[in-house]
Amino acid sequence: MKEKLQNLKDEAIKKIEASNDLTKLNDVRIAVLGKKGDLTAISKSMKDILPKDRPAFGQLINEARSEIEKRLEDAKAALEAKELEICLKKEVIDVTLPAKKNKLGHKHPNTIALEEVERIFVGMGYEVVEGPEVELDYYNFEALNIPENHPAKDEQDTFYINDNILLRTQTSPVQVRQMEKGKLPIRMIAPGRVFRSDEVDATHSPSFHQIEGLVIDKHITFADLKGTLAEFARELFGEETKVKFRPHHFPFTEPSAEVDVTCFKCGGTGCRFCKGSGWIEILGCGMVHPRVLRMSGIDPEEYSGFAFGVGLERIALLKYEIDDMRLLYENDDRFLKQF
Ligand code: 2U9
Repeated sequence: MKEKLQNLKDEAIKKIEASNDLTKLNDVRIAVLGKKGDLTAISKSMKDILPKDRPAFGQLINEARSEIEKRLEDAKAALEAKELEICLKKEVIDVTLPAKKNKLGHKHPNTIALEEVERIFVGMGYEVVEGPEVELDYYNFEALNIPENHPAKDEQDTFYINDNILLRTQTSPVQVRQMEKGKLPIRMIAPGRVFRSDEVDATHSPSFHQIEGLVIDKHITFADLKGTLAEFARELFGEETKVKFRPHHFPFTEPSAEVDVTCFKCGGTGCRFCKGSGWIEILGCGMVHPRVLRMSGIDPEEYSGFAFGVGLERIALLKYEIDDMRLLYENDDRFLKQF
C-alpha cells in the first residue's frame, strides 16, 4: 500500500510537471485530489490496513497530499506567469509602425460649387435663404405668373402630391415667400433641390439643384442686373470672362435674358469645350414681372427688381469639366475623390 501511495505521488508529480497549460493542470488536480481522485481512493482503502498501521499510513497520505498540493500551486503560479508574459508580448504596441489612416470623407463637387457661388453673393451683401421642397401650387406657379395652361404644369413635367401640393420645380417659391413677408429691400439667393419629371440622361435628372437670386429695391434697373451677373461670372470663371445677354422669355420676368460667358478654356476663340462658338450658356435672368411683385404685395410703381436662376449641377459640370451629370449622383468614390 505504501508503495502504491509512493507510485501515485511520483506519477502525480510527473503529470504536474508535464502540464503546459492551466487547463491540463486542473485536470491533474481533479484526477488526483478530486472526490473520485486517486489519492481520495487510497484514503478510502484505509479500512484494509491493520488498525495499528493506520495512523502512520494516514500521516503518509497527508504528507503526499500536502506535497501534491504544493506542487500544483507552484506549477499554477509558474503557468499563470508564463501566460501573462505571452499576453503582454502579444499586446505590445509598436509605436514606430506607420499609423492607420482614417478614411476621411470630403466635399461633393455640388457642395464645392454651391459654397463658391454662396461666397460670391454673400460677398456682395446677399443673404442665403432656404425653403420647403414640398410646395403649394400657388407658390410654385401662380404667384410666379405661370398660367394654368403652362406646359411646365403638365403631369409629365411636375411631380404632384395632390391638386394643390407638389415637389417644387424651381426655388422661386422661396423668394415669393420672402417677398410676402414685406421686408424691403431684398437681396437674397435661394439654393436648393428641385424636382422635374425628367428621364435620366447625361444632362437631365428628376432631382437637381438650383440657385436663384432676387434683388428688390427702389430704382433697380437692368444695368444692376448686368453688372451683378458680369461680376459673378468674373469671380466664378476668371477675371477675363465676358458676358453676353440674349433675349429670352420667362413668365416671371420681363424683359428676360439668357446669359452666356466667354469659354474659360479657349478665352472665346472657339474650342471643343464650347463647341467652337467661344460662348457657354450659364444662366437665365430678367427684371421681375410687375404682376409678380403686385401678387406678393409689392407696388411695382415704387419698387423694381431683378432675378436670376442657375443650375448648380451645370456649374459643377463646367467648373470640373465633367461630361455626364449622372456621375454626380452615383456616389462612386473613385469619381468623387478627384475633387
Ligand atoms: C421671383 C421672380 C423671378 C428666377 C429666374 C431663371 C430666370 C432661369 C433656370 C436656370 C437653369 C432654371 O435651373 S434652370 O433650369 N432659371 O433661367 N430663373 S429668372 O426668377 C424669379 C424668381 C423668383 C419671385
